[in-house]
Amino acid sequence: MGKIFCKLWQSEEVKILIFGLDAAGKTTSLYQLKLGEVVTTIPTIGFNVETIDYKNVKITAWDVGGRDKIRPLYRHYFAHTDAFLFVFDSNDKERFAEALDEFTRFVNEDELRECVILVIANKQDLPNAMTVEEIEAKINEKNSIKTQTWKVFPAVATTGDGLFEALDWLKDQLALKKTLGYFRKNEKDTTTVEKDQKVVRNVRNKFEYFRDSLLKVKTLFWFKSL
Ligand SMILES: Nc1nc2c(ncn2[C@@H]2O[C@H](COP(=O)(O)OP(=O)(O)O)[C@@H](O)[C@H]2O)c(=O)[nH]1
Ligand SMILES: [Mg+2]
Repeated sequence: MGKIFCKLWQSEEVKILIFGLDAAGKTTSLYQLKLGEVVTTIPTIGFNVETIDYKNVKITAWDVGGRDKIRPLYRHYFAHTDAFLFVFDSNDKERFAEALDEFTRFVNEDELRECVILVIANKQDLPNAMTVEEIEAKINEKNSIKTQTWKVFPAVATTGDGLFEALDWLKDQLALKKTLGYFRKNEKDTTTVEKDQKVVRNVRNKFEYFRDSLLKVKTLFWFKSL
């Protein structure tokens, strides 16, 4: 699966966050990606953070829910995030509402408003798992996603099923986002070029005015000398 990230974004940094309630399948997914060593750290603020640095892709995952007190503390991880994954345990109907609340809060975080959102409907192998359509409908009911591109993918993290397709979609969306950003940047350059042209035009006009004035004076002298 590492191949997905191999060819892409070779020069630019990509930052991806992974959220989900505990036991949703985040750690299992991270190991399935086989991108490299998963480093677990417990920052002084006291929650479990797992990170993978794979080439220029930086992935950080942690458990959410029931920890309102630390939320402001992990906000500092949000800056410059390109995408976030939210892993749902599709089989855990009891805690689904809590997971959905958490998801909605991340969707509405200012720093995450430009992110691509990949929703993983995990544990599809379990008999009572909610389907992708059901999860999509519940997200739509809340009507919380206004600015971001998002999609729900079915997955079984223990076998890796579905993760590849999900990340392939994410890769395409991120490439699209970067391309659009590039064009936006170019638009800005065009404006700058236009500004430059205006300056050049002004200078040329002044020069021509000066040259014409000189010509007039010269002509005047010439007439005088007659
Ligand atoms: N049946 C099933 N179990 C899973 C799946 N993904 C994860 N698990 C199990 O769920 C438990 C919690 O997974 P983990 O990755 O530690 O969750 P995390 O707290 O989100 O990091 C573990 O026992 C996993 O083996 C899945 O797709 N299907
Ligand atoms: Mg974990």
